[in-house]
Amino acid sequence: MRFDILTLFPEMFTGPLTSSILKRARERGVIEVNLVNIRDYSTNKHHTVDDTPYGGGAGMVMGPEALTNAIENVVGRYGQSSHRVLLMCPQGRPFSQALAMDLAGEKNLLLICGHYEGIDERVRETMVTDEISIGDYVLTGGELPAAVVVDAVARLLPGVLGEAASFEEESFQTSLLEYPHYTRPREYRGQMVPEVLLSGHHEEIRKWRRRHSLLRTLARRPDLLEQAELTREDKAILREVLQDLASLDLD
Ligand code: 4FV
Repeated sequence: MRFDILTLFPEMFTGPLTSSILKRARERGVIEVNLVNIRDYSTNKHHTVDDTPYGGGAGMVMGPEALTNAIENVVGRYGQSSHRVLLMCPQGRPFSQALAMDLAGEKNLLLICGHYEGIDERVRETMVTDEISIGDYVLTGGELPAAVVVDAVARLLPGVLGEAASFEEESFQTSLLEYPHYTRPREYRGQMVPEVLLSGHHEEIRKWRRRHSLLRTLARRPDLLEQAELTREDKAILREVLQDLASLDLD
């Protein structure tokens, strides 16, 4: 998969995209990342890319010219429908594992990193295919959100995570939160690893993990339970838990 990232600060990607799993994926050619500096496509003598907002108000707006030139330069090389053009912005669709899996099916993604108060609306209307938000808060720029999307999408691609990696049980893949993890030592500062995990009894371990995913999701993200595909066993576990809760003497 190819990621074309349009930004005013390509140096902000040095860390996230040149270490660990993403570095190896680039070295293996599983993913390609092309950082495009929008300022290189500014045609005015001062190479500015922003201007004051029509209608007044604080802050600046990223203008249409340099941004459109940059987008057309990338897409132009691959044909109009070659890329999903993603604008990272607070007004976008909440980013999720489901959206990451959808994007992982694409060949090319073009990510626009906004800055200032935002980008000129005419670019959003004519060039952008998807607006994505990583959360209901305002950042200084779209670079960190773009790095989040590249990370979440790239790790879903075959050959990026080690062979051993399994997505089946991870958070949100099953719409449940992941169960607790333990590793050596068996005892740490007086805290023991749950016996069942040392038992080698795979069915008991599977049930323990499912139970803890359900309990954790019930306690922390009950909203996820509504969209989870619950098995008969899951429902029995939840009924039991809710009965225990209901029988608590709360007077
Ligand atoms: C953002 C978010 C975000 C808004 C103004 C960049 C900033 C500046 N992007 N999810 N939350 N963007 O805050 O994606 O242009």
